[in-house]
Amino acid sequence: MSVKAEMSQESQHGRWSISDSEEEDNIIPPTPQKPSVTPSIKPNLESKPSKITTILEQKPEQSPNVNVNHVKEPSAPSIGSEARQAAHGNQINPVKYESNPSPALKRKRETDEGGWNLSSSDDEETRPSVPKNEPKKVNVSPKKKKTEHTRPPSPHGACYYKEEPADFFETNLSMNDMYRFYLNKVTGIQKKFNTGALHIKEILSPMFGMLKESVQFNYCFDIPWMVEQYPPEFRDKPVVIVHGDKREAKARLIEQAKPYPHITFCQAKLDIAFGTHHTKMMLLWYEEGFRVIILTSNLIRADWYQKTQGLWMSPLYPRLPEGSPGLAGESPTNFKRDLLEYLEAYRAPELADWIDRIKQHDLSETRVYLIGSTPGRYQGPAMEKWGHLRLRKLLREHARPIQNEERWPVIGQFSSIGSMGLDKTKWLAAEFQHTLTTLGRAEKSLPISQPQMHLIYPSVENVRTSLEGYPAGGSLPYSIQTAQKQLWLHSYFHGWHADVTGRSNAMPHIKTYMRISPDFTQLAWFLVTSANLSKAAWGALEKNNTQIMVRSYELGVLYLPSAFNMSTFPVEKNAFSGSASSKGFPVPYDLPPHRYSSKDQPWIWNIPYTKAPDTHGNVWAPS
Ligand code: K8Y
Repeated sequence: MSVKAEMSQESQHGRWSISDSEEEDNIIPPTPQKPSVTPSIKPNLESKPSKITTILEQKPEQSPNVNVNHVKEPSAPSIGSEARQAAHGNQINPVKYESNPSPALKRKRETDEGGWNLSSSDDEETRPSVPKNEPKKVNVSPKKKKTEHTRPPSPHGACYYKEEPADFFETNLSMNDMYRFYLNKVTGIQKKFNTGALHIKEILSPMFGMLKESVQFNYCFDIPWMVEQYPPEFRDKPVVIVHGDKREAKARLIEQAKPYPHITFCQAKLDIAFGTHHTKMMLLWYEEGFRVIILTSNLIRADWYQKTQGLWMSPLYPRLPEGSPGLAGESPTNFKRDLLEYLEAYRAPELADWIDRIKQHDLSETRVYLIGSTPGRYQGPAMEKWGHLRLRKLLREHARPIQNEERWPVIGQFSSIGSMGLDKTKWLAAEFQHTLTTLGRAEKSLPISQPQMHLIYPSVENVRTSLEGYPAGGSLPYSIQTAQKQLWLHSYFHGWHADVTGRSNAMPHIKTYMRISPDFTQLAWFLVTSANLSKAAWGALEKNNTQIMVRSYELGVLYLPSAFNMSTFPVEKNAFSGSASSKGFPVPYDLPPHRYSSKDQPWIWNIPYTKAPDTHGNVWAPS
């Protein structure tokens, strides 16, 4: 019997807890060797993101949603019968809510391994979210709170993942595809809101090409799950995994892939402290040609379940005639050159064949600009190759000036936040806001007031009432150590509201940036990227602004109206409810943004929230 099934039975006996700090230590890890259908990751109970205490009174059967709660057999490893034997009373042993790797878990593991303590004398400010001096164990007493009857029932019953409906994988891209910008499908929302959205299984399906080989660039991988996302007929085609893992994390990744001889690895060099390989990209080589997907989702199930994620899918790039020069097949946006430069920055022999292959294809139909970050310290003309100075250069050269531009706000929307110093003058306003507010120069260029900057990041209430509940906060890793140093930042914050997409309750892991008209109907540009609001991602100037230092790999695509023969993009009001096609841009959240109320706080992942239960009846008590 599976753990999840057992949890469901346990829950029929009333309140229970899946978390108890004492019992946790008694858990016997599963045997590492698993059949290939289950991840062979050992749940690392030391480093799980949180304890989850269920205070759900209502039986799953009483849930009005019970009929849609067909619970899947878990594809995650079970914690084994030892754990069950140790269970007693109405408590069972702690179970990580998800045994698959999560980015949060990964980050924590990196800390445990000392990965973040290695160096960086240079910059205390960019220290990542979980510091080395974090208390070992907060003694959370898993008090089983009394529940009121007003508490919302769990939409999923006691088991975490519910089955996707039968028609979940039906693809319908009839609508607005001129931008090639898509959201992921979300389980548990009205069907109409998944129209035109894509699940990873669809992206990898024969519908988009007969796959020969692929490369998966990402941060977090569940390899058995990833293999299952490929259709059976392509499942043993060669896959290269490009990752940034070192030491123990790298060993675990390689161990996961042991049952799959078609998978090989490319470790991205990360020579600057605190850098991460965030880039999320698929290179798909088909019988018919070649395709690029640039996205925001990790290759783990949770990232494709109930989060809002975005992606750009390239056109199908045909092969160039034999003997064409490598520079042929360029797009008006120089996408081919920029993609090759990005790949060359890895200086990885494992990518050499792919670089040659791309050279042999015609990428001329591409309408987006590539914006990447690769780790390094750059001077002179190289300063504009990566990060926010790359964005600044593209906006300067290709975004037309607009009238009253000082009244056109910029919006940044992200799922994590780095340290940006004591006040806005340290980086946010001095560098980043300057970049976001750059446009091509008008005739006259008088000093003007800075346009407004709205930042969108989920509030505690957004997370609490989300489809996933508090566990969604495991992918929003803003730490208390960082947050408490920059309370000034929070005055820019706006909540996550996405009624237009049906995804108000699907927390964002997408990251977007844009410039918009004062009435929120026209876009000067739009960017979807892996880059969060951090100096590590976007780069920070050094040495009297003669050098930019970038820590991480990031990748995104920029939409500029000039590449679509437009002066601005109209904002599409009904892009996400399966309605007609138009030339409007499908902005994936509600406009205008709603500022935090005086009671709202930004989600901080490593402090407890125990005063109010989430959508599953749980509280959040991080260890
Ligand atoms: C790591 C990912 C994400 C965020 C900082 C804060 C730390 C941080 C992180 C992996 C992912 C994400 N870490 O300084 O940047 O944000 O790839 O999912 O939310 O995308």
